[in-house]
Amino acid sequence: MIKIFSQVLAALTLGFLASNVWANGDIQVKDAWVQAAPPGVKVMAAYLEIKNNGKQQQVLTGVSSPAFGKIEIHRSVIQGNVARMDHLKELTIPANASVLLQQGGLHLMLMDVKKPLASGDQVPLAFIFGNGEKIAATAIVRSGKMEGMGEGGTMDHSGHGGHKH
Ligand SMILES: [Cu+2]
Repeated sequence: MIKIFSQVLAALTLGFLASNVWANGDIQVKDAWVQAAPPGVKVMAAYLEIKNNGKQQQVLTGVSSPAFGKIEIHRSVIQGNVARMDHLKELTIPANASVLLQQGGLHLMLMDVKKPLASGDQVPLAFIFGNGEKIAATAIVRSGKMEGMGEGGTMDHSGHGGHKH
Protein backbone atom coordinates (compact mmCIF):
# COMPACT_ATOMS: atom_id res chain seq x y z
CA MET A 1 0.00 0.00 0.00
CA ILE A 2 2.76 2.38 0.91
CA LYS A 3 4.56 1.49 -2.31
CA ILE A 4 1.51 2.25 -4.43
CA PHE A 5 1.06 5.54 -2.64
CA SER A 6 4.64 6.60 -3.26
CA GLN A 7 4.30 5.75 -6.95
CA VAL A 8 1.22 7.92 -7.20
CA LEU A 9 3.08 10.68 -5.43
CA ALA A 10 5.99 10.36 -7.85
CA ALA A 11 3.61 10.59 -10.80
CA LEU A 12 1.96 13.68 -9.35
CA THR A 13 5.32 15.28 -8.76
CA LEU A 14 6.42 14.61 -12.31
CA GLY A 15 3.20 16.07 -13.61
CA PHE A 16 3.74 19.16 -11.55
CA LEU A 17 7.29 19.61 -12.80
CA ALA A 18 6.22 19.46 -16.42
CA SER A 19 5.39 23.14 -16.52
CA ASN A 20 5.24 25.36 -19.56
CA VAL A 21 7.38 28.46 -19.55
CA TRP A 22 7.60 31.30 -22.07
CA ALA A 23 10.30 33.87 -21.44
CA ASN A 24 11.75 37.12 -22.67
CA GLY A 25 14.76 38.48 -20.83
CA ASP A 26 14.05 38.47 -17.12
CA ILE A 27 10.32 37.89 -17.45
CA GLN A 28 8.66 34.48 -17.56
CA VAL A 29 5.06 33.50 -18.17
CA LYS A 30 4.32 30.07 -16.75
CA ASP A 31 1.54 27.48 -16.91
CA ALA A 32 -1.06 29.57 -18.70
CA TRP A 33 -4.51 27.98 -18.94
CA VAL A 34 -8.01 29.07 -19.82
CA GLN A 35 -10.99 27.81 -17.90
CA ALA A 36 -13.43 26.08 -20.22
CA ALA A 37 -16.87 27.70 -20.35
CA PRO A 38 -20.28 26.36 -21.36
CA PRO A 39 -21.31 26.94 -25.01
CA GLY A 40 -22.65 30.43 -25.62
CA VAL A 41 -20.55 32.04 -22.90
CA LYS A 42 -18.55 34.88 -24.43
CA VAL A 43 -16.34 35.68 -21.45
CA MET A 44 -13.66 33.35 -20.17
CA ALA A 45 -10.88 33.57 -17.60
CA ALA A 46 -7.19 32.73 -17.91
CA TYR A 47 -4.79 31.88 -15.13
CA LEU A 48 -0.99 31.78 -15.07
CA GLU A 49 2.10 32.87 -13.24
CA ILE A 50 4.32 35.79 -14.18
CA LYS A 51 7.84 35.63 -12.81
CA ASN A 52 10.36 38.43 -12.80
CA ASN A 53 13.94 37.23 -12.40
CA GLY A 54 15.40 40.71 -12.79
CA LYS A 55 16.48 43.44 -10.43
CA GLN A 56 13.90 45.90 -11.70
CA GLN A 57 10.16 45.69 -11.39
CA GLN A 58 8.22 44.94 -14.54
CA VAL A 59 4.77 46.16 -15.44
CA LEU A 60 2.31 44.17 -17.51
CA THR A 61 0.40 46.77 -19.49
CA GLY A 62 -1.71 44.64 -21.79
CA VAL A 63 -2.59 41.20 -23.12
CA SER A 64 -4.06 40.37 -26.49
CA SER A 65 -5.15 37.28 -28.38
CA PRO A 66 -6.50 36.66 -31.87
CA ALA A 67 -9.12 34.42 -30.22
CA PHE A 68 -10.72 37.27 -28.23
CA GLY A 69 -11.90 40.78 -28.91
CA LYS A 70 -10.52 42.20 -25.69
CA ILE A 71 -8.52 41.08 -22.66
CA GLU A 72 -8.47 42.81 -19.28
CA ILE A 73 -6.54 42.24 -16.07
CA HIS A 74 -9.00 41.65 -13.24
CA ARG A 75 -8.90 40.96 -9.55
CA SER A 76 -11.76 39.14 -7.83
CA VAL A 77 -12.65 40.59 -4.46
CA ILE A 78 -15.21 39.30 -2.00
CA GLN A 79 -16.81 41.91 0.24
CA GLY A 80 -19.28 40.41 2.65
CA ASN A 81 -21.30 38.05 0.49
CA VAL A 82 -20.76 39.95 -2.71
CA ALA A 83 -18.18 38.92 -5.28
CA ARG A 84 -16.85 41.76 -7.35
CA MET A 85 -14.09 42.24 -9.89
CA ASP A 86 -11.74 45.15 -10.09
CA HIS A 87 -10.32 46.08 -13.47
CA LEU A 88 -6.59 46.80 -13.23
CA LYS A 89 -5.00 49.00 -15.88
CA GLU A 90 -1.66 47.32 -15.30
CA LEU A 91 -0.04 44.72 -13.11
CA THR A 92 3.31 45.24 -11.42
CA ILE A 93 5.65 42.30 -10.94
CA PRO A 94 8.22 43.31 -8.32
CA ALA A 95 11.91 42.52 -8.79
CA ASN A 96 12.76 38.90 -8.09
CA ALA A 97 9.15 37.99 -7.48
CA SER A 98 6.24 36.09 -8.93
CA VAL A 99 2.65 37.17 -9.35
CA LEU A 100 0.09 34.39 -9.48
CA LEU A 101 -3.14 34.76 -11.41
CA GLN A 102 -5.40 32.09 -9.99
CA GLN A 103 -9.04 31.25 -9.36
CA GLY A 104 -10.61 33.59 -6.85
CA GLY A 105 -7.95 36.29 -7.31
CA LEU A 106 -6.10 37.92 -10.15
CA HIS A 107 -7.02 36.68 -13.59
CA LEU A 108 -7.14 37.65 -17.22
CA MET A 109 -10.68 38.31 -18.39
CA LEU A 110 -10.98 37.13 -21.97
CA MET A 111 -13.89 38.88 -23.62
CA ASP A 112 -15.79 38.50 -26.86
CA VAL A 113 -14.59 35.03 -27.82
CA LYS A 114 -14.39 34.82 -31.61
CA LYS A 115 -15.35 31.15 -31.85
CA PRO A 116 -16.25 28.53 -29.24
CA LEU A 117 -13.31 26.99 -27.39
CA ALA A 118 -13.33 23.49 -25.94
CA SER A 119 -11.06 21.67 -23.52
CA GLY A 120 -7.73 20.91 -25.15
CA ASP A 121 -7.82 23.93 -27.48
CA GLN A 122 -4.83 26.23 -27.49
CA VAL A 123 -5.14 29.99 -27.11
CA PRO A 124 -2.27 32.27 -28.19
CA LEU A 125 -1.70 35.10 -25.73
CA ALA A 126 0.62 38.09 -26.25
CA PHE A 127 1.80 39.81 -23.06
CA ILE A 128 3.05 43.38 -23.41
CA PHE A 129 5.21 44.97 -20.75
CA GLY A 130 5.96 48.59 -19.96
CA ASN A 131 9.57 48.26 -21.08
CA GLY A 132 8.38 47.27 -24.55
CA GLU A 133 9.13 43.58 -24.05
CA LYS A 134 6.60 41.14 -25.43
CA ILE A 135 6.04 37.49 -24.57
CA ALA A 136 4.05 35.15 -26.76
CA ALA A 137 2.55 32.26 -24.79
CA THR A 138 0.04 29.51 -25.44
CA ALA A 139 -2.69 28.76 -22.91
CA ILE A 140 -4.47 25.42 -22.86
CA VAL A 141 -8.23 25.33 -22.37
CA ARG A 142 -9.26 22.95 -19.64
CA SER A 143 -12.26 22.44 -17.44
CA GLY A 144 -12.72 22.68 -13.74
CA LYS A 145 -10.34 23.55 -11.04
CA MET A 146 -6.63 23.14 -11.14
CA GLU A 147 -5.47 19.98 -9.37
CA GLY A 148 -3.71 20.70 -6.15
CA MET A 149 -4.90 24.28 -6.02
CA GLY A 150 -7.20 23.52 -3.10
CA GLU A 151 -9.54 26.18 -1.93
CA GLY A 152 -8.82 28.50 -4.84
CA GLY A 153 -11.13 26.32 -6.88
CA THR A 154 -14.14 26.91 -4.71
CA MET A 155 -15.03 30.16 -6.39
CA ASP A 156 -16.40 29.17 -9.75
CA HIS A 157 -16.71 31.28 -12.83
CA SER A 158 -20.23 32.39 -11.94
CA GLY A 159 -18.43 35.03 -9.89
CA HIS A 160 -17.92 36.79 -13.18
CA GLY A 161 -21.64 37.35 -13.61
CA GLY A 162 -21.15 41.01 -12.84
CA HIS A 163 -19.90 41.61 -16.35
CA LYS A 164 -22.26 43.20 -18.76
CA HIS A 165 -21.33 42.32 -22.31
CU1 LIG B 1 -12.84 39.05 -14.43
